[in-house]
Amino acid sequence: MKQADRQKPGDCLRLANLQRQIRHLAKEKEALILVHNYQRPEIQDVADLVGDSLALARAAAKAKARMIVFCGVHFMAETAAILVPGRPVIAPEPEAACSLADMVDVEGLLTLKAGLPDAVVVSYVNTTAAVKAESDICCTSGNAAEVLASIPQDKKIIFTPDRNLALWAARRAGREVIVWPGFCPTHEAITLDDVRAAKAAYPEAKLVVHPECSLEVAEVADAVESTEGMVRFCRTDEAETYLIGTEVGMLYRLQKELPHKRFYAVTGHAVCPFMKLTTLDKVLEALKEESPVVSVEPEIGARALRAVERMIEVGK
Ligand code: CIZ
Repeated sequence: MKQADRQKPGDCLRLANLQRQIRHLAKEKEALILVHNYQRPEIQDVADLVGDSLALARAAAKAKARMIVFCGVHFMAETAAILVPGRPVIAPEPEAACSLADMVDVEGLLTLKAGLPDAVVVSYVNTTAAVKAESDICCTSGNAAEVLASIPQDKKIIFTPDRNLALWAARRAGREVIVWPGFCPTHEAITLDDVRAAKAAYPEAKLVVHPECSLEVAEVADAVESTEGMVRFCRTDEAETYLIGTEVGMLYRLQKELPHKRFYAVTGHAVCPFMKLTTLDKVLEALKEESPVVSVEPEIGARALRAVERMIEVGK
């Protein structure tokens, strides 16, 4: 560990103080704090719920809170806003984009659809509201194969935007898909060489990777799971040590929920720069100001809602 990475006692006190203020204000303002698995540990610790985008979307849909504070990246907060129109969804960090979501645009999708008018469009939840509005059903990495299996056999399927998830889910569901060539730079940066080096360092460990990793990495894994799937798999599996191939924020959740097991990142380079933009200072500020509120144009929101509601229904 580099000297600069070590937290000083003063930092811990400052973070603890911020966390106390955030929880106090969240209660006072009847705010529900939803936090994605890839967020910084100190943000995960102030959450009402830590989860993947499917769990968080389901929680947003059921929420009775006056407002939702969403700590993740923009498309996730937008999904929550689509599900709870009329109630503010606050995203503390407006710059938290998603490189994968930005790889599919409405014009390109409409052009592809025009050539395949009967195809069903399945879009990963990592897409903008505008792309969701042009999709028939959304999926997450947790239910992508089930979503594909739910589509009538005689239908062609367009899958956007993640090519790795598309091919992996298609294989699991026994379906063919027309693949949009997008990818998550953080997951594609996890290479076979990283896997070999990690296995050499921890030969007893099982390898658990995310389906956004390249297929060659997924093929050598003991399990290919969404982030929630990783928690379930490692909880019931008999091994004690795991190599985890996803964004490194996931290791905190795994270690916290399963303290009797050991988790190591396949590579410490798998860091999503956007997920790490949200800080406790920004969460506190956002709660105080009740801003920035995520807005979705109502006509787009209504069309995107159909695709998101179908996603939430599959695998319930
Ligand atoms: O669906 C999500 O939340 C993402 C982006 C990954 C995962 O598997 O949780």
